[in-house]
Amino acid sequence: MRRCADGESRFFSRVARGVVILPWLLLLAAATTAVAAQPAARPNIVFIFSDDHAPHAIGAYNGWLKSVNPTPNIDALAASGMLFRNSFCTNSICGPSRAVIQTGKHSHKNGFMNNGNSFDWNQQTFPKLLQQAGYTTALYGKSHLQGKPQGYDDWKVLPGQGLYYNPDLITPEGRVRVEGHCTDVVTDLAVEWLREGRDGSKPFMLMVQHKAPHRNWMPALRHLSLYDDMQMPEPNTLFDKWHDNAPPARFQELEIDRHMHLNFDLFVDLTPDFDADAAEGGTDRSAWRTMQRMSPEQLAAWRAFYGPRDDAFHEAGLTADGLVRWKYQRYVKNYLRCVRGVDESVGTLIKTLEELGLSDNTVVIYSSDQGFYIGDHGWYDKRWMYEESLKMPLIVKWPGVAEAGSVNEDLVQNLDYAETFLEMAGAEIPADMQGRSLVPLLAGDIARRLAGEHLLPLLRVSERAHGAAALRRPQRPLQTDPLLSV
Ligand SMILES: [Ca+2]
Repeated sequence: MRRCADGESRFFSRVARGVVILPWLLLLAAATTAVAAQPAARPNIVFIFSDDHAPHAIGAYNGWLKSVNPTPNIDALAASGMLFRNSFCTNSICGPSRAVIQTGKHSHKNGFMNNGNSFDWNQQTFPKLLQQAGYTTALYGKSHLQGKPQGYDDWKVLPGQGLYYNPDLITPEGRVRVEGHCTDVVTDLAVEWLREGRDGSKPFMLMVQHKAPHRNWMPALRHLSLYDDMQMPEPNTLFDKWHDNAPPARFQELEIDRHMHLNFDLFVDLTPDFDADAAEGGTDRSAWRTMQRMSPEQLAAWRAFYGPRDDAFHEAGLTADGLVRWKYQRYVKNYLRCVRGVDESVGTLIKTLEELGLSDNTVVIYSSDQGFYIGDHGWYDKRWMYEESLKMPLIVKWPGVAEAGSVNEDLVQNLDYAETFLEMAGAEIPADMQGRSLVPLLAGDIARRLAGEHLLPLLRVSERAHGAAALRRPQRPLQTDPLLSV
């Protein structure tokens, strides 16, 4: 109870700080509002985090894909909480985004600047601080930080990117293989922990981190036919020639036209015994490796769907723009089929919280490690520094605090998440963390604006990965901007 009281006190002080210059009458009114917004107890936190899910592939963000209703459960979450319209990542690739969230520090400070680095789990992380504050914690799904996670009472993580079907999981007891689609496997682990695994005497923080919709986009079998009978809308820039972009835009390797691989990215004729040597080097073969993991029944269902459609593709003999349009259709449908699995996971987790009587005092957050090009500029991937890939979805349901259906336009970052979780829990925010808690924004404290408070460091990554070049000069060593020595 003492911790609870401390947390409430700190929460009050942060809310009140923003209105201290107002006349007493207004201050009293604000304090009254803060009382009304006071959480009943330290809240539980459920952080649902996907991979490469662009905000414009979420209905609630009103993007050009809204018309296909891609995310009914995430949209419902937004309707019951606050949607952040200008949430950005500090470093638009998988591992670094997660390291920033763990530490509340920029990549050059937490030491994880690029995929392939090893995260130093001995450093300060927010889950460790939550444990010290009396929380029980768990992590399931994609970590992508290498090494055994620290700061969690239970964890089961995918090795590296993980596989879409029948994935291996690294656990405290060793490596196990679990049958099923990865999104469902991770959801089941989280639900099981919520129902039976956690210490019910403590508030909890649960991280549910999906592999989907990361390349190569392999949906669950039940979602294969989703969108099959319709033409998906195209982005206005599908045939962009980059005349109004800076020159580097013409030298990327992200194009649906020239770089998206018919076999390995779009599964055309792809089978477990596909002649991989026939494909060019550097091609991402995750889908092929996943196929080698699928059961005969799963493979049969997969080929039963794609086989006839591949035949029709060959018969059509498409070229030029027609071929780009076909590739885009298969890509965006598979991407959104993977998104649908994640959306269903959100629905399952919210329903589980309701059934356990935990909804009223549990913060539910939906986010993703960065955005993605879904045909925007004619591209896929996330390694070029434009808004579509830098933006992260961020939706927070916090009953009694965040106004239902509210929208925030402030500039926020994944750098702020750790600080936010700590303040939600009433824990101290270490001075060496570099972000700002979003709690005042969630509580509707409009006096505190974050815009302009953050540096957007220019981390120049020079590594080619998954066939998508990150920089034109791959021979250059990794550098950070001199301004980052702050
Ligand atoms: Ca990612």
